[in-house]
Amino acid sequence: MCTVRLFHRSALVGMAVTLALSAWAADKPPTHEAMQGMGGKHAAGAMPGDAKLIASAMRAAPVNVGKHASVVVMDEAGKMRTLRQGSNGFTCMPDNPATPGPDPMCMDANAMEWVNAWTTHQTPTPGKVGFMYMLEGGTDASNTDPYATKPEAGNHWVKTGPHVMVVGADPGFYDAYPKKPDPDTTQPYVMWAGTPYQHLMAPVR
Ligand SMILES: [Cu+2]
Repeated sequence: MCTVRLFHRSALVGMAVTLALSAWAADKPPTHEAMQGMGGKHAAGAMPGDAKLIASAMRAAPVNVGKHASVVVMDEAGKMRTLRQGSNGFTCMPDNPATPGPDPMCMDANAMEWVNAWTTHQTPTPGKVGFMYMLEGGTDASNTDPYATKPEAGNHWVKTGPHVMVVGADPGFYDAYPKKPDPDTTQPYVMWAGTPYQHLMAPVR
């Protein structure tokens, strides 16, 4: 987990992030895989730079999943803007340029609900198990504080490589995995253990 701290920023910060996104997008050409995905249906109100945001978002998932996923990004008012409507039930978000590493993500509908619950400080709906891809890796995060934004004494900052996540499962599911504050991130482990937002982080490389 990681980038999504972008969701709960103020509108002002949202604007800065959007501007940074545009600047960032300008110097990374889309990959071949991304270009292939651009034949999809684009949302009304497309803006310059959207193609690059879409390409970034798609890199979070396997090519064929990203190709058919919806792509959303936060707009300058702090609201989600749909860049492209998908057809496979997954929603991808581009890298958050405000964080150090690449961290686009693609999630199913249950994971999207879970993320919304997290960013609005609500308890996720029990029984709605969700799945997310972060194949480009995740930005560093606190392994113990769901709302930490930077390393601080005692908040157990971790680095995560390419991984997938299982969110919203029963506590019994997470009990089967390590829940240490300072995990070995090369093995599956539980992030934010003991909070309503505990989830499995499983490396894929
Ligand atoms: Cu993650």
